[in-house]
Amino acid sequence: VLSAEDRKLVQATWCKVAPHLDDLGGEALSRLFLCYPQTKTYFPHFNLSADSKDVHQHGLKVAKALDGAIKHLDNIRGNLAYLSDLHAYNLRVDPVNFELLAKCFHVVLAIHLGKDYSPTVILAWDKFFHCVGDVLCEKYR
Ligand code: ZNH
Repeated sequence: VLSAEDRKLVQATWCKVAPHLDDLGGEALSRLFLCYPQTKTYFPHFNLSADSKDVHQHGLKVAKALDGAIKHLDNIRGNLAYLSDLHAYNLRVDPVNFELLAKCFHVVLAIHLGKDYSPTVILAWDKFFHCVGDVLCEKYR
């Protein structure tokens, strides 16, 4: 669970990287496909090569979903409910993949935040991604 301090840190650092919102998701996804090629099997209909429009556009959707959740940290569950149905019933994404994507987002945050990517900030983001993963997995049976 995110403490009040964690929430502040996530929101403040997200504000710092927000000017790059268009690119953050795509950067994380490119890393995901490069470092964990098995994740590509969920996107057979996409062009997954570097600089692909598909990756960029899908990255933007993911980043916008995170943006919505970050604006409602007191109600992450309610904010992402529509995605938990989609991922559990339609996409059937294996939950381990949420952790892999979170790792990739951490690297992207580290690159953009530099010195501001401090241990307390890392911990706050770690908690945030766990919450998001929990919500997206909660409909699985
Ligand atoms: Zn996911 C889709 C978000 C993770 C896979 N996604 C999606 C979308 C969104 C998201 C927003 C769109 C929807 C609509 O259209 O409506 N995701 C998300 C988030 C996360 C995720 C936030 C975390 C953080 N996913 C994930 C993973 C995977 C996935 C990990 C695997 C690997 N997704 C997916 C798919 C899809 C999606 C496959 C569909 C795509 C298309 O378009 O086709």
